[in-house]
Amino acid sequence: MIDLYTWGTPNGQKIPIMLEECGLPYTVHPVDIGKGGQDTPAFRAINPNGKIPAIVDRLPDGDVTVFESGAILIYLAERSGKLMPGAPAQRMACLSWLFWQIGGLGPMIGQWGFFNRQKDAPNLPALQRYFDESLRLLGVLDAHLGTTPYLAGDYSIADIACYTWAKAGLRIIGQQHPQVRAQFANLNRWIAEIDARPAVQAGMKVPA
Ligand SMILES: N[C@@H](CCC(=O)N[C@@H](CS)C(=O)NCC(=O)O)C(=O)O
Repeated sequence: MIDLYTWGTPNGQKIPIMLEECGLPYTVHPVDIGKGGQDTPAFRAINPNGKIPAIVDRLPDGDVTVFESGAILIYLAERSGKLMPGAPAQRMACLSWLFWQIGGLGPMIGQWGFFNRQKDAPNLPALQRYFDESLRLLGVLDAHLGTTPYLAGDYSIADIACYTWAKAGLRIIGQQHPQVRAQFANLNRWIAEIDARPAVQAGMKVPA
């Protein structure tokens, strides 16, 4: 059984989606990051960085603890033998897009969201910088998805990682800049296909 520590955010949603896709049993432990659940000693013992998501896999010969959503997705893909290509070119395409999301798409949209919430003390250069970079990255994704159905050929952990952020990014940025929602036809096609997957629908509801 896998203990999943998560909350309903783009990083947090990736892992229940993957667990549902793999059919691995898991127990959800909600970590309310709005109330400091990530800062408790019990959670810091699992992730010293104090961020969701994290998992503890209770294996017969000992626990395996994993934090950082990219590391967790790779762990679950290797454990299940699912959603990571085996051939070198496709495998490295999958890992390239996965790391691209962890290092770029997520942080840029996340920082745009942070600065967008600072209504009392707006930092306009920062807001513009993260807006421009978020749109540039969504455009990179859109252009790539014009050449391939999924990021690394077949649906993989790279799609799961990028999907939650692209969906959230279009939604939150689109609330202020509605033109952004229709700007990326390939991205919208890909999001709609992933939206339709039963495992994704189940994973997006975690924690209930
Ligand atoms: N690189 C990390 C980022 C994790 C992260 O930023 N999680 C956010 C929620 S989406 C969090 O726990 N925030 C709580 C905080 O910053 O105190 C990953 O991919 O797992």
